[in-house]
Amino acid sequence: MAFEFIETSKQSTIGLIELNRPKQYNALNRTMVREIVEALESFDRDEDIRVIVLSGRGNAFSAGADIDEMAYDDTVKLELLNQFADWDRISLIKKPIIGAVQGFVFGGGFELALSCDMLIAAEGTEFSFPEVTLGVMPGAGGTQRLTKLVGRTKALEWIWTGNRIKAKEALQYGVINKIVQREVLMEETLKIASSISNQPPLSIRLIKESVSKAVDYSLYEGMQYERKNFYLLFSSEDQKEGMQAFVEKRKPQFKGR
Ligand code: CO8
Repeated sequence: MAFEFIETSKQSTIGLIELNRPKQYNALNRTMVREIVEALESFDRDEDIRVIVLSGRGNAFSAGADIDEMAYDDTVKLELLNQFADWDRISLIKKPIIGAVQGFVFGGGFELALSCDMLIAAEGTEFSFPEVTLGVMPGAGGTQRLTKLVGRTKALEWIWTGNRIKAKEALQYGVINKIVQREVLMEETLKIASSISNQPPLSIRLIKESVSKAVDYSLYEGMQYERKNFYLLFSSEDQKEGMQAFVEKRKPQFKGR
């Protein structure tokens, strides 16, 4: 698939998506968002791919929505465009998405990062919601996802002030999983991606689904959901293989079936 604003490639069982507008700090225009979503969906359907890694070329993961594109929008145009329908499709991706971020992770770029399942950040990465300084507010899930992650008090502070949050603070609040040196960002992210891709894919998939439900469901509903997924895995070949291999004291060969 040929894209204008992103590049995709495969490395063994890992699908790579790289934002590719480095001169504009990977500012997200609408075509670019559509391309990211299409690439995610394509890897999600691809039987050879087990994990997806999302990164940004150059000195920023992304400085947010393309301000030039939206500066003269009006309410009716936005309603008719319905651009957030594309963002909603990201939550439907079943495979793990790991973000490798560096430099500026701002506005819509921060929201895109928060749509990933895990985040590895280079030293020096800064996170911010500067929308307030433009007279608007986050619109692609920022107020919701950040609040569920860090709680109301910190979310309000970060979104109200538009302050830049350093990687260390983001780590402290559980926004990111790990900080690594810039030079080894991709290498370290691929190591993590590869270790997840060696696990049984159906377990990985249903774990993602169940953990995501914990955000929206009550504890009781979430427990019921988890239980059904636990039962479901007992009809997979990988469950038979995993337990048989344990009994036979050998390494399991998982097929994703
Ligand atoms: N949109 C468009 N162009 C941008 C953006 C952006 N968000 N960010 C940077 N650029 C462009 C600049 O215009 C400049 O282009 P040019 O060279 O043609 O003039 C180039 O990138 C380099 O930028 P700077 O010269 O400003 O570089 P600095 O190193 O001085 O500053 C900053 C870097 C701090 C990142 C600065 O560019 C900046 O503040 N950018 C804007 C950040 C921002 O406000 N982001 C939030 C945007 S609003 C938003 O994300 C709403 C999300 C809601 C929905 C999501 C829909 C996709």
